[in-house]
Amino acid sequence: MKFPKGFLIGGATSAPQIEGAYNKDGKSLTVADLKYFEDIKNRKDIKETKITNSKKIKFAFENESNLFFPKRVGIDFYNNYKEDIKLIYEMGMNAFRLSISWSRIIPNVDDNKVCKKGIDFYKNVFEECKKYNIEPIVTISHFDLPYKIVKKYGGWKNKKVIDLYIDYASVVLNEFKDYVKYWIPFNEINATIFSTWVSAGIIVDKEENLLESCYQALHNQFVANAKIIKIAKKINEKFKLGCMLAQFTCYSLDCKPENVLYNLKDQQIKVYFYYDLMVKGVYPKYMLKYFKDNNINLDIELDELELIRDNKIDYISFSYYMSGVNSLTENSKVEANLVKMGKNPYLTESEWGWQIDPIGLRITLNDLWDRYNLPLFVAENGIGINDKLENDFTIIDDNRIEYLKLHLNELKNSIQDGVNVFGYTTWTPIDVISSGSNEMSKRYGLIYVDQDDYGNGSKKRYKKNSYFWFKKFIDDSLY
Ligand code: P53
Repeated sequence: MKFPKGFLIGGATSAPQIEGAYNKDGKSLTVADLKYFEDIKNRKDIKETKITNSKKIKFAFENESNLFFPKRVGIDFYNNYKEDIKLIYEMGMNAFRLSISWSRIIPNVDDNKVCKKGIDFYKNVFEECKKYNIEPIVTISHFDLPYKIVKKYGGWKNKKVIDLYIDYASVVLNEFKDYVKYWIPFNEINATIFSTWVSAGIIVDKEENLLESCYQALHNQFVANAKIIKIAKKINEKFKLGCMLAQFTCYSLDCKPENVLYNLKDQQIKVYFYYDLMVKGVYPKYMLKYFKDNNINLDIELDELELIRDNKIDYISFSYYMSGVNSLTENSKVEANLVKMGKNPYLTESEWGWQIDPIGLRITLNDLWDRYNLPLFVAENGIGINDKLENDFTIIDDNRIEYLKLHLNELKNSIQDGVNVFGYTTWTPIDVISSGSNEMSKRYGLIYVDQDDYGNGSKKRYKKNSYFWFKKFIDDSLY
């Protein structure tokens, strides 16, 4: 089966995980730059590396010269983007999802001074995409809040950050309007609840009522999202703006009605709420009840609700890596970045404990299409593997090929089911620094980067077996 005409297929990345050059050409420090590498013995137990508390931030500043900060180095895309985009093009990809770093565009955040070098860098990147007819899909904020926002305003829970984001995002929309049509204002907006540091600049041990602060930060992002949609449509009514969620599809452990209900409620809070709000433009009643039950009192203004109601998204995008299981009693859980998911006896797991479920992608796509009737875009899908570079410079990543083959097959099945999916970008076209565990060893790329967890290595790029497989898949699947 071929994809519909115009289908976008490519790879997804984010600025803090690829760029490096963290203090070059005017860029200021971000929350991502403060995560240092912590060696871990047991891959499935990475809890310690994930949570950023005030102790860790203090430690990072005090021991700066002795620690290694992987995201400061990235894979040096900042200097290597020409070669990397060419390799992406040669794989047959016609789409590239990337994010823009706020701290390159307005480094001082509230002085509104736009950094020309930052603008130039992204223009050069977009010129390369244009040269190869690659459609860029641009995330405006992907886990790299400028640190100044944390220090001065306490992160996204402060409403002042809405204005700062609008200033920044407006610059981005205007400067790159001739290159970009597809925009994602926030990466995995639900990560504000489970990954508060990178997503919202909230420090877990600094909040009196952590959950309340997180939902306030989230509300402020919803307002910013609505505002930026309004502004974007004035710049170009053809712009398409989408939401982006970490899609945690979960099943009930069994058919016991109590468990089925529990699963439904869990899916409402963790997943549907976000889509419901950004697609329908109102806070769902079940969420208001959840706030009440959990002692969450939010500062929500009437004019903000009007903005949210009047400025809705054009498409839905999400990351899909795994699925989970819910039940009231089941306590065997698998650990997958800050989220604990119930174990599914029918599925296998990746080295990092993420449960592999290709059919779950088809279930998810069908469900979201039926529920919202908005075009869908799979913004991330892939598998972390500790790949090895062989002596002859090949990389045998058959498990990745299998993972991608099965998921892409279910994507095609969904399209045949009648679901409107307009694109798919795999995480990632090229190895990057992992977000959750902050390491190089958790590789997702179809292109290998010769670099270890401490930044050592030639940084040379090598094509993995999956690169050649993907190229053929694209050749066979596009018109
Ligand atoms: P890493 C949680 C669960 C699933 C995906 O993740 C998630 C998260 C948040 O950490 O994040 C997305 O690198 C995210 C990417 C990230 C990718 O998934 O932790 O948008 O930045 O790299 C994979 O294995």
